[in-house]
Amino acid sequence: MRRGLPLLLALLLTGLLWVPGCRRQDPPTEDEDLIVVGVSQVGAESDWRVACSESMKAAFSEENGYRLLFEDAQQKQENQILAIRKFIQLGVDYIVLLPIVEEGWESVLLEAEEAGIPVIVADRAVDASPELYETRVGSDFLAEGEMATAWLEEKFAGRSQVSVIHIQGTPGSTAQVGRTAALEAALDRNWNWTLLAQMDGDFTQAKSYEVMTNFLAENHSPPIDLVYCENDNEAFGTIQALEEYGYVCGAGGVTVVCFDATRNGLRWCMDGRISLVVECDPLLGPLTAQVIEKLEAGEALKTEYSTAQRCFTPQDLSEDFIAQRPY
Ligand code: GZL
Repeated sequence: MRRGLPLLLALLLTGLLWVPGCRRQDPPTEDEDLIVVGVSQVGAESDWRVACSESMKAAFSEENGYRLLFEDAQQKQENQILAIRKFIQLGVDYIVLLPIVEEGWESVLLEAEEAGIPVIVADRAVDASPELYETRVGSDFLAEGEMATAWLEEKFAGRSQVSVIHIQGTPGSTAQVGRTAALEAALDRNWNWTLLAQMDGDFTQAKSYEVMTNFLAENHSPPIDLVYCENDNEAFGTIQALEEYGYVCGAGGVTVVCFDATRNGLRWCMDGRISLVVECDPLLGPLTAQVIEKLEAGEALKTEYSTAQRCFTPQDLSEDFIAQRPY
């Protein structure tokens, strides 16, 4: 009998359970061998995040032997903490946390530990004692940033002046911390690179459009050589704002680089408006499920399971290639 399933079954069948932000579960099958997994997801702020959620839902399906409780936190850490506490109350077998930011998890992770529920961190990292979670499944964000800056340093070699605008992701998220660290190191290495502005685009198209539009209006459309966006959706919003102010993005104009490599991002790159996209794999469901299978089998885990990444430029892309991409 899986821990927690009887209570979950009782609450669901009597209609007493309602987990806000979580689609009402159909009454579970009688199969008490289902592994009950509570997933706390950041939100739906980007194409990457939507693909990540779909990957988690596909991996933790009933056909695969799981009962999934999925909660979307709408970009609020307090909603993630609430979700984790509900999962503890329900006695789920595992908790998968995709943390919006690195700080603020120690207390609720301790509650999960005290309840004997293993926690797996996916995507971004948490700044908490490693004893409080099993492992992290996700990308190396600093390495992603270094791939981008290596390409940029080669592209701008010999250029007397490079004016840079930096559109950051959600402040304090590991993706923002790593990708920012790489750019800031490159700015330190290259005396001819000048940072005109560093603004929070929060990984969304709308916020990035807003902050770039405000910057251009307030600074009378200055010369810009490079815009470093910390995800695809920020690049979409940034380019929209730049083009509205008459800038050309791509070859011969503003170099825009970004991260994720979703289909939309790759299409904007194929069209030449984005000059470089660094891949960040959102399909974390299968890898996370493999970690749970290892835990079920009593196998030792690595402290981290990193996903691979690669870079794309317009020359690398075709519609056929993009169409067969899984996200
Ligand atoms: C990266 C992930 C980031 C993506 C954004 O692993 O945390 O969050 O780069 C998403 O698109 O919003």
